[in-house]
Amino acid sequence: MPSSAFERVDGEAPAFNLEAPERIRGRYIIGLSDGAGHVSARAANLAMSHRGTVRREFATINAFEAELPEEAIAQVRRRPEVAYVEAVMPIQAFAPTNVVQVGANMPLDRIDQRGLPLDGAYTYDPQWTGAGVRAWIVDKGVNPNNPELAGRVDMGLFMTTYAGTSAFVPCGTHGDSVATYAAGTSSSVARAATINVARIYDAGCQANSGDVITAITWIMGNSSQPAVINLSFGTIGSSPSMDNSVRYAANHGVPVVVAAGNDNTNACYVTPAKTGEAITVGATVPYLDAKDPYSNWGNCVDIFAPMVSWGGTSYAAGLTTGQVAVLLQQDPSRTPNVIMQLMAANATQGVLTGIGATSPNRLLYVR
Ligand SMILES: [Ca+2]
Repeated sequence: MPSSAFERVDGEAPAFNLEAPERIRGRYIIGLSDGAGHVSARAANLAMSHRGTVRREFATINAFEAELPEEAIAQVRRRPEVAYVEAVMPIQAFAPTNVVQVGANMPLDRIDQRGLPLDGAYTYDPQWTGAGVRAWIVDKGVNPNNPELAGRVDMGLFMTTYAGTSAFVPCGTHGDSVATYAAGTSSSVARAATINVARIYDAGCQANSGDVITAITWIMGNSSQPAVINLSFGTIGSSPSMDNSVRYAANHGVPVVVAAGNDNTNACYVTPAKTGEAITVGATVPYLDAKDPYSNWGNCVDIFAPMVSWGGTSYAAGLTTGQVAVLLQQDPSRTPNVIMQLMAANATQGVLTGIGATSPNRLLYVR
């Protein structure tokens, strides 16, 4: 929503997550009203007035991140140029629980056929492999020597949000796994796509909402298109700035695929899964067509895709990112909205169980 859509109550701009126990203390993202003027000048002025410092500016979404004393926030919310205030929140990668691992090829096996049982094969047209499309993996970094990815990681166009960390020395395997299901040589739909890495996790493997916005706005300023962005993480609560950054990408031609999350709750409670312009992906068990018991659900989910392990929405999102890459390869002029409509129309309808009454009964289908 545009900043002007935020309603003030008793002269105060709305605030988000100010009391959240997980919040990062003393750090806030301030959204500015439409027409407030240049972000740099406004940010500097506001920070100086309240004994704070500006950390990062997000000009494309008319917002900035600042360190401010907690006691200043009530006054900040009364400033006329402020549209909203949100506490910076930590981001959790949606790690699978690894209770069970289904066959590594089962997710692909499922999405090339309409019904069960699985036929043990994945059949595809070799001309549609995502070639020429950039798949941006916003995550914990990616190892370019991973055999599934080797030779297709673009070592020349990457970003990290923390000086001193490497995009290519990942913290843990989450980034590699997401990249593998998005664009891996034998595990994805987009096995010829270019893999681009945005590492938002610091050396201690922590990340926050400001890092997500920084990554998305950097990608939008630096990447050629066609491109797709994969976000396999989230945070509880609302983040208008994260919503706005996803919206900015989608409105400028880059689809953003988001994991629904692994808490068996309504995805509308989770950001960025709740963002309307995101393509939000829930997970199903490939050989049952039942919901992955950990997967989030509800009308903020756009489509389901098969998982590789319980709590597999991260990798289900990756699989879907691969299909978005193929749809962009076929016609780079397709908008994110058109791509979502194409995937919904081509999905296998009505076969899923256990997804709840409000979820769309759509399973990713790629042929
Ligand atoms: Ca099959």
